[in-house]
Amino acid sequence: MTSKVALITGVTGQDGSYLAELLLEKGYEVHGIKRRASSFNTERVDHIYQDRHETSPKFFLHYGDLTDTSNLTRILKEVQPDEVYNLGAQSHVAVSFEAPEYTADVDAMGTLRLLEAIRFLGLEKKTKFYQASTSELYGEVQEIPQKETTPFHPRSPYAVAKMYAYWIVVNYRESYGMYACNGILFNHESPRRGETFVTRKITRALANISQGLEKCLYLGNMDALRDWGHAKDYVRMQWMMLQQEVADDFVIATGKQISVRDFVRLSAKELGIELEFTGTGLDEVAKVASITGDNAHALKVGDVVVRVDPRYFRPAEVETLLGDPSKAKAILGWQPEITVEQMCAEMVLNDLSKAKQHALLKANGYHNSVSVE
Ligand code: NDP
Ligand code: GDR
Repeated sequence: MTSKVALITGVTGQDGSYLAELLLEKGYEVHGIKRRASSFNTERVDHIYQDRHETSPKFFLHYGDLTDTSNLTRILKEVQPDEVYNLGAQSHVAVSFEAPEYTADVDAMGTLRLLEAIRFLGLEKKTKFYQASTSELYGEVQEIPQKETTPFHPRSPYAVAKMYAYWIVVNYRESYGMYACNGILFNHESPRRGETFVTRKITRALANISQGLEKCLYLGNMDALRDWGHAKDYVRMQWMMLQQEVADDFVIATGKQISVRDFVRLSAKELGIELEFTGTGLDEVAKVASITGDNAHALKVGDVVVRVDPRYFRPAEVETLLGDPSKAKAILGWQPEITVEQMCAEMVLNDLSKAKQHALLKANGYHNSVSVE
């Protein structure tokens, strides 16, 4: 039997890398689109790279960009995918306020370009389409918890662009009978999470601080509440959504939420550090209240390790997100397997081992050759 063929945009990102692994395990031929960059950007998929000169490689990378229609059309024509996973995006909410037009071009128009290319090539009855939609669509929330029927109120250029993408997917499904669906995914993280998203920023900085590589972690709104799951659980769900008889849209979430502040607490606890938060607003700080074990040898009780920096506040904030994944559970039988505590522990452990290695190199005079990222 010939294997199914999948095309993943954003394959070099967090989700793209986990999804590529999953599909390869399932026997797919996997094609991914990577952007041209002046330095290597394939770190997350390097471990699954296959030499094209091998007799039957299953993993292929193509240079491309969601802003380039002819490039996308050419790749789709060559690959003839059974399934397209559109994960590529300018995915940082805060950055979207800095680069709103680019964000719209990639996240909104990029989705339209792919759908149009599928139609133009006559693939609309063959190719199933998954769109990486987001809980950011709910923004200023109208209902708690949020489900598929909750009205949208996007609060950033990113969310507004993703809202266009959401509706164009629904529209192409209704207009042309395409198998196209939206996964409305709530925040999901992992050791592969980009370093500037808040969870990874926290686990990485606290690990560095514990080893004496950094002094203090600066954060914005610590009151924000998020429903955090693990990327591995969520990419499994992306695949499941394309294996149904009928295309539909699903909320993917854990149904539990914690604050950014509590994620800081949780991460510190994994390092054996108990934190005490004092002060309010811009004057809030977190001090070391106690230390157990030897994973935080660079710290002493009373050290201030977290401060607030107004630079990290957003022009409009999404204060609270909590998803109701009942529909996904009932129809697809999906269940998240990894808790936020387990995920946080995995992330801290990963960043701690990097920090220890970095500290060792630094202690032995190799620090100039190590990038602190
Ligand atoms: P990442 O930021 O880790 O990955 C984004 C990917 O998109 C990277 O491979 C990036 O390439 C690529 N990309 C960026 N711009 C372009 C472009 N112009 N053309 C082609 N590719 C581009 O995101 P995640 O893996 O976390 O998220 C995957 C998708 O899911 C995104 O669309 C995101 O918006 C959405 N989402 C994510 C959630 C989350 O919590 N993680 C929740 C809900 C939705 P490069 O590596 O070169 O930068
Ligand atoms: P989010 O994720 O905006 O929800 O988008 P992020 O981790 O960036 O922020 C979560 C919350 O933490 C607050 N915050 C900070 N955020 C960052 N990045 N840096 C800080 O220093 C900081 N301090 C506090 C934020 O204000 C926010 O409330 C993610 C992305 O993956 C999107 O692509 C995806 O669509 C949504 O999740 C669901």
